[in-house]
Amino acid sequence: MKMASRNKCLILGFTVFLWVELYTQYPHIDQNVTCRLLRKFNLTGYVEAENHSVVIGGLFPVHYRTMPTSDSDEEIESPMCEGFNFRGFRWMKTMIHTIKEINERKDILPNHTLGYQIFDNCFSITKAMESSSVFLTGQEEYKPNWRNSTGKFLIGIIGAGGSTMSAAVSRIVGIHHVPQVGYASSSSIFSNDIQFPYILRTIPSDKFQSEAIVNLIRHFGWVWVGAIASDDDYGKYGVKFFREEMESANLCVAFSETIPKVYSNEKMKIAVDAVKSSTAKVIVLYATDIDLSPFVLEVIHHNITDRTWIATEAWITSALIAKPEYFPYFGGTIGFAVPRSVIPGLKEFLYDVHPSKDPNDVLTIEFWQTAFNCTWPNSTVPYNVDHRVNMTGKEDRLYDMSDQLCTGEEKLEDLKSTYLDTSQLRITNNVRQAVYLLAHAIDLFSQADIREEYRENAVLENKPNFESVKLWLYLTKIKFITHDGRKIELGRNGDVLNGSYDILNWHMDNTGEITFVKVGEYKFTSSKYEFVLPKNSTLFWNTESSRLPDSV
Ligand code: TCR
Repeated sequence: MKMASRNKCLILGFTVFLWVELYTQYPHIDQNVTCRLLRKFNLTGYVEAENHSVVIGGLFPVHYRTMPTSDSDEEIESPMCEGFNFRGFRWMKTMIHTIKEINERKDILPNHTLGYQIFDNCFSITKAMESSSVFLTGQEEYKPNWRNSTGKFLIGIIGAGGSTMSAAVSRIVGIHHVPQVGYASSSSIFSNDIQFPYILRTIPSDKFQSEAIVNLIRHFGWVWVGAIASDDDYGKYGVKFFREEMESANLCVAFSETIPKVYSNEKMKIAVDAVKSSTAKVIVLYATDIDLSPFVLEVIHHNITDRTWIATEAWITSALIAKPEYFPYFGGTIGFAVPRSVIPGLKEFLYDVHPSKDPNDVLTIEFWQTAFNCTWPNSTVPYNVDHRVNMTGKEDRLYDMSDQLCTGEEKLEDLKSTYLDTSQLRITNNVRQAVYLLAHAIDLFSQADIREEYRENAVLENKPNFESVKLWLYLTKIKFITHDGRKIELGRNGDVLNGSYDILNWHMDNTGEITFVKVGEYKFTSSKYEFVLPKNSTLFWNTESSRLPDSV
């Protein structure tokens, strides 16, 4: 059930609903408290807790950013979000799809079903923190409790997406020992289990990626390479490791600059000038696509061509950057991606989305409006125009309603949307595996050798028996084989012990679309790596001669 239909706490266009049954089932929950909390934080997402013994939290970037709040004398409001992120919406839906699948399976958690409480973090620390306090809020406002506002045990959290957000969330939920399973938080900081004792992840640490980048540079014989990073835990630690590895390989970093998180002409100029003035023709870009896009626009604005960009996994397959019109500047990009997967049943699940199903499902309404460029009748959800695109200049319309009304007859089949594109399920698959990881651990935990009389429901239903510290023991011991035959195994610090990246290179096909061509593979364990780039791989280089660039 969506977040949810028969609820009374309707809040502007951006609303979070908990449904009436919850309150009847748990009469001691003060509905007003919950509604007040969610309204206070302007949170959107999906909740389903009824009839489930445990709840898994989830945090996904379904918007690119929060909007600035207006200064007024009235009560300080939590920011709203803008810039609909189709990819984040797909990740969020994948968590729900995976939970449904697990609940239907008889071989995992046969005696329990999982519920969920998922929020949009809008790619912002503020929203991620606000969601965390809702996760932890018990039946009395602001009192942390294992039974959170859904009335069920919160067993763990999937997310929060980017490293900086996960780090922030862990500061709150970690105090209460709630495990967090990251699907995209790749910063090497999380390998430190003293600082981040309750974080595990299904994405490898960037330590491996930074090493892989240096091995790629070595492979092509480049020695003089620039680096640009986002100004956060992802970019900064990624580049720190990269520089150390470059040094030990006796290679040189020509420059190392950051892209500001909040647009600043001055700071952006420093990064662009470094690229323009350096003789290094090969440049590593260590940032997520969202943070990278203003920099990309600057590169185009300054007509910087004849560069070869090394991509990190966070933007190598990004529809935000891989636009045909950017190809003259970014064609030939080469870099790493987490392995691709095909997820049975996901496509059908994603297509099963329509705003008429639930008038209170504000994310679906916004999805529909943004995808089809129309306004859903009687909806208060603003049609979302992504105008940060023009961060370098003046903004015209930030938030708008389209004149065109949606009819409901719009065809998803006609749509070319990142949300429906299941050809590159990479982080999406990490989301799926993160849910499975938690489910397997809960499964083992619930069969654990506890006293016979408690066995049935004790672990999950009785607070005294539910100790997350014990769940942690199972989490780090879990080994399982994924639906596509990959082995998932984590070390004691919650890091994946081995894995691989695809090496992708950007080509343009004869329809004028950018394609991500797999040209090689990089496999690693904690002690060794294997770099495979066959001689006969067709590589596209965006140089005048179309030959391998020199960067010496
Ligand atoms: N780690 C980044 C966030 C991130 C991401 C992505 C965001 C990664 N991959 C793909 C959007 C799409 C890898 C971080 O902050 O740790």
